[in-house]
Order: sequence, then structure tokens, then C-alpha cells
Amino acid sequence: MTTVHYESFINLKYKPKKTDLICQFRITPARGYKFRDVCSITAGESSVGTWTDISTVNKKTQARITPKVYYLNEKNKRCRIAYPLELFEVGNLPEVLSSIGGNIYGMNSVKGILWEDVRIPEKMLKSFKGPRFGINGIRKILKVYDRPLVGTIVKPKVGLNEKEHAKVAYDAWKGGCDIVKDDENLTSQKFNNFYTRIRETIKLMKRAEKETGEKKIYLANCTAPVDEMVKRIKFVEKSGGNYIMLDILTLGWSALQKAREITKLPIHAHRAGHAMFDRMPNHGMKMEVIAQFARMIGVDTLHIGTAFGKMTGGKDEIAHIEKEMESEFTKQTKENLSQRWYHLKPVLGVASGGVYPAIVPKIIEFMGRNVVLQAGGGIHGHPFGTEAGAIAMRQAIDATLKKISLSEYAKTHVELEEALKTWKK
Ligand code: CAP
Ligand code: MG
Repeated sequence: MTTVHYESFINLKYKPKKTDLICQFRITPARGYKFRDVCSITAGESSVGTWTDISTVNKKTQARITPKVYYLNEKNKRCRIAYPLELFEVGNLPEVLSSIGGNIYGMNSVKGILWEDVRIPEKMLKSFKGPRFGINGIRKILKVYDRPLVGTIVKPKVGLNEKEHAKVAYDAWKGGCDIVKDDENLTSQKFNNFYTRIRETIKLMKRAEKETGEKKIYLANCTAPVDEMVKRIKFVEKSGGNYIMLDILTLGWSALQKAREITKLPIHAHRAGHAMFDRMPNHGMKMEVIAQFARMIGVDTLHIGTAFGKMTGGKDEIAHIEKEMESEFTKQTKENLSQRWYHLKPVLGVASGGVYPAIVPKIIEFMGRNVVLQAGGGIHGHPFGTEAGAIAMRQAIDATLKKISLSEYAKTHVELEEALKTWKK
């Protein structure tokens, strides 16, 4: 009988190869289990192992595809596992995730597993497309190169009919928004049909472009079962739309891969549902990992949090995600694995969730100019209405870039003055 002992997955002398896919986990063993053993079990269960010895092993193949736990730190509960690339089907992210995350999260031997980071090897990256447009491509569409972009989500999230929706979008564009998007839960409901909404909203986008002399973007939410998603994407293209939006986690990676293959438009990734995976401090899959896979498949803009708004997500986490989205290379540290991105274009981060003018300077200071400042309630809740709300956001950005305090700028800009009165820091 050939033995597949869990212990056999530990090899602290192993130097990871360039071709290995590396995962960093934080592992809390269940009562009665040792950290070292559980790390080994994790490597086995996410690859070639099972709970007992088996008689059916092909030793030759097994030797090539067996992962190695090459780093253990019991103090901070971290381990790093190098998986040979041959273990996986390149170009098939669902398979990669079934392999790595498929069983380990449910094992009796662990109390918690947090997948903190991943280093994806070149060959796997090359089996995906990456962003078609990236940061420069998006800026080129808008012809805006030197400031953060301003976005909004039509609010209320759901409940407006098609014409009402288009009018709110128009007001936002008119006031100075570059980008208007549908909300995550607006697809095609009884009160708002997708096809009619797209037609109406694109019509008013073109009007706003004419009237303002600025280019505008509309993120049309095409989230739907995959055949219908494709139909909706094609409809947006045919109707003169310039961007599609997908709820990438509820939709699924496979559908995202499909969308990236079939559309020539840029893809906005809403991360609706991410906290189901990334909120618990000792269990789940961090947003960093989700973001890396999203870049690999090829989204152009991605929600990464604000650090100052209504949603969870601390500064360190957001800074790391932003680096991972924008850089060509990120260094290995005690906390993180390195990543080289090769040909894959950078993704533009979207700061969203409870954004309003008073916090704009803090977000820009923290995230820089390459960011979409996206405010829903913080625009449509303006006492003078949506258009004034968008004007106030643009004024807040102008003031920040001119290094003038918002309160000073507000003395001569009534929309900003009103916004600051309404939403204090
Ligand atoms: C923001 C938003 C976005 C969140 C998602 C909302 O609206 O439309 O979906 O930003 O969170 O529905 O809450 P407000 P995240 O501007 O009115 O808050 O960006 O963290 O993924
Ligand atoms: Mg939303």
C-alpha cells in the first residue's frame, strides 16, 4: 500500500520554484490538534491527500504534483504552501479554487483558516487575459488624466422606473460625475426593465455629454444567469453603451471569465457579497486574494473600500489591495507574498460606501489620484438635489487638489457649503 501521510507535506528546506502557486494561510487548529499537523493536513486536503492511506496512488504523478509546506510560524499562525503548477488546470479559476479552498475550510481539525495572500506564477497569469483597458484605458475614454474620477450609484438602489433612473443619472452627469452606475441589486425587475433602462439611460448620457462637453461613462449592471448575462452585455454594446458592470462574486468566476472573453467593453467589478468571505479575522478569504483573481481574469475597475466610509475594511488592508491592483510588482514582506504581474494591466480602485464631500481630502491623501470617488447617498442626499450633489463632490476634489481647505473653498462654492453643513466629518 502506498502511503500518503499528512506529515509528508512539510518540507521546511524547500525553496519555492518560480512556477509554484503559493498560498499564505493563517491557521487556528481545533482543540486537540497541533499547528504543524494541521498545516500539513491543509496542504494534503487541498491537493492529493485524503484522511487515510490509499492503495491507488500513481507515484510518478504524485511526486510531481505534491505541495510543500515550506514556511511555518506558530506564533502568528502563518504557513506558506507551495503548490506545483501542474496540480491545476490553468485558465480554469473555478478548478483552482475548488482545489485550494474546496475542503480545507470544513475540516474538523481546524477552528479557522484565513487565506491571506496568493502568489500566482507567470504561466497561470498568462492563461488569463487581465484587464483590457486598465487605468490608462479608462482615463483615455474619459480624457481625464490628472484628477480622481467621480462616480455615483443611482439611488434609491431599487424602486425607480426606467425613465426616473435615467433622469437621476443625467442629473449626476450634468453636475460633474464622470461615471454613473446601477446598484448591485438592480438588474431587471418588474418596476425597472433592463433593456428599457439601458436605452433610456444611454440616451441621456449622450445628452449630458453634449451639454457638458465632457465624456461620460455608464456602468450597466449585467449580472444575470450566464446566457442572459451575455445577451445583456451584447445589448449594451449594440446600444452604444461604453462599460458593463458585474457583481463578480454572486455571479461567479466562471461567468466573469466568460464576460471577459466576449466583450470589448471595460468591466466594472462590484464586490457585492465579499464580506461573506473576507470579514472574519480568522476564517475566510481576504479581499486581497479576491482582488488578485479579479485582476487576473481582467476587470478594469474594482471596489476596494474607503477606510473612512460606512463599510468595514482597515487602512492597511486597503493600501495593500490598492498596491496589488496598481503595481507591476509587489515585494514579499513578513505579512505578504510577492507578486509580479507581467503583461497584466493595472486595475483602477473604487472607493465607495458612505462617501461624501467632507471625507474626500482624507481619501485622496490616502489613495492618491488614481481612484474613483464614488458617492451614492453622498450625492443624491444633497439638500439641493442630485446635480448639486455632484457639483459639491467635484468642488471637494478641486479644493483638495488646489490644497485649499474645504471650509475655505465652501465660502465661494454654495453646493459644497451646503454639503458640508449636511454631512459633517
Ligand atoms: C454605495 C453602494 C455600494 C457600496 C459597496 C451601496 O452607496 O452603492 O454598493 O459601496 O461597498 O449600495 O452601499 P452609498 P464596497 O454611497 O450610498 O453608501 O464599495 O465596500 O464594496
Ligand atoms: Mg451599492
